[in-house]
Amino acid sequence: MSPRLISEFKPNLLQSSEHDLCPGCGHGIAWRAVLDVVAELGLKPILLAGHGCYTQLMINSDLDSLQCLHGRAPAAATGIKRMLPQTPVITLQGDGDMVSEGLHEVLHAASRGEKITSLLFNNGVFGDTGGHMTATTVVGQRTKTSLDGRDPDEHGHPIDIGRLLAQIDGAAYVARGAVNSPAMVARTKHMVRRALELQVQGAGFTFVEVLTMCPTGWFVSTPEGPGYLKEAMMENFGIGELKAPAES
Ligand SMILES: Cc1ncc(C[n+]2csc(CCOP(=O)(O)OP(=O)(O)O)c2C)c(N)n1
Ligand code: SF4
Ligand SMILES: [Mg+2]
Repeated sequence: MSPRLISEFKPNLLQSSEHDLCPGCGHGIAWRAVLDVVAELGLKPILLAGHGCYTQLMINSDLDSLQCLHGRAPAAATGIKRMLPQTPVITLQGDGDMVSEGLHEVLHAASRGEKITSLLFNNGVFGDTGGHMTATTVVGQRTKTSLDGRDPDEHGHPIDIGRLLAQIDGAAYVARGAVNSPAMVARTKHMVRRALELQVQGAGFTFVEVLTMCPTGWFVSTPEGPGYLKEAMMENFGIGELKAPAES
């Protein structure tokens, strides 16, 4: 029997199912999880995004949004949130955008306790521009600029942005999820929900990192992507809430 489409499975806030992401890319799964939570909470957030493969998802979403220079989304979000304190504000950045090119912006926004929710889609490469190493590329990971694997002696050590942010007083919530399995997606949705709820309550800076697959940048086949994420990234960074107020 030939396969047939039984439903589009498209979140209402996504305007089209069409996209140019590679087969097996994790960004679409991660963004769908975010949009589902936004819709479930009935929020109308403003979205500030950086530059990366995920940008096309932002353009395709039924949200007021603005694309920012690399790394600057938390700074732009600061201005918008201070002008519109009742409006939920979300930033969306990649690891190259946030951790390599604009690290200070997210650290300062967290230190100031800006009442925004910053999302990081971390695939360990500058996916959009060809798959070079970023500040989060794990030791041993092959990228276009570390063909023999990241070597700490030559390339330095990866930055664990979640652990860094969790130490900052203005950060109210810091968590790391992933999209390599349905169970991980469900856990990640819970994290995004908590971050947004805490933002609405005015708790302070909230942050969710989502580990996402980039089979193209990792030199692995599409089906190998989720396994590679688990072995290479999850083993190094770990998954869970790194900082959270007690659940009421
Ligand atoms: C100041 C500046 N430097 C470089 C670029 C080119 N650039 C566009 S997207 C991108 C890669 C971003 O990587 P990441 O944030 O990890 O997102 P991904 O594509 O992996 O999702 C780069 C380097 C740019 N647009 N602006
Ligand atoms: S290069 Fe990587 S991040 Fe970009 S669309 Fe392809 S799989 Fe996704
Ligand atoms: Mg990336």
